[in-house]
Amino acid sequence: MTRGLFITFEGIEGCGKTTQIRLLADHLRASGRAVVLTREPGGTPAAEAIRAILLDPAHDALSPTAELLLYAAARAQHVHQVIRPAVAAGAVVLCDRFADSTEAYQGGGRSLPGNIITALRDIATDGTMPDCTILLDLPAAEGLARSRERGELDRIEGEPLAFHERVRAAFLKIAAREPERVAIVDAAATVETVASAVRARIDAMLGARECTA
Ligand code: Z5A
Repeated sequence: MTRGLFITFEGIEGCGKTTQIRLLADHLRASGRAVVLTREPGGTPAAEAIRAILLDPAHDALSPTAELLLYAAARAQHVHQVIRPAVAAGAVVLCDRFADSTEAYQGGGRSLPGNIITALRDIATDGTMPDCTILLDLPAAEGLARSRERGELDRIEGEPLAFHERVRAAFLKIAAREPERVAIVDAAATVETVASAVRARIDAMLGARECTA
């Protein structure tokens, strides 16, 4: 069986990941592909339980290290139970956030040491990394404004603007370091313009794979 594909969506909060990942899933399903749509933290019952702890504003005493370990635990379960089996079965796995979010939020936002973040990433993913990542880039103030419009902020959304600016800068640094994997898409454009840029990137990638298969 041909191996599937692992595609992640990343960016600051409110950048439009949820909107775009659904549109891409519809597009890929319409062309007959098996698609698994999932998210982090979450994607399995145990990882969704960890998500509830991580996002609950009542847990404002959670230390940066405890937060990092919880994201890693949720990821390890998600990779083991959902991502790796689905890719092995030939599906296109679309995941809303993955390890780049840890580097951006816990590394860039919380200033935890890069060597610890990399070591935990390697343990949690056990080598399963995305084939392609769409980075929806948006000024932090704009993303926060979109989230505020929607209502209550969760524990991480409630961080100050400077935190979210550091997160955005960290995402852009990852994209500059790994331009082959990470495609930056301007998320300030209309939903349809962003969707068409995302489709173009993914269709080109799938087409290239089919030519070489
Ligand atoms: N986190 C972490 O710290 N470390 C990690 O390792 C991982 C995660 C994996 C997950 O929260 C939190 O966990 C996240 C990072 C942290 N916290 N923050 N901040 P989440 O999954 O609940 O939240 P999120 O990932 O930030 O997503 P979101 O806030 O729901 O936003 P989104 O999915 O990117 O955007 P959206 O829901 O598609 O759109 C937001 C709004 O903007 C909505 O009203 C849309 O209608 C609107 N929208 C979307 N596109 C457009 C365009 N193009 N123009 C105008 N308006 C638009």
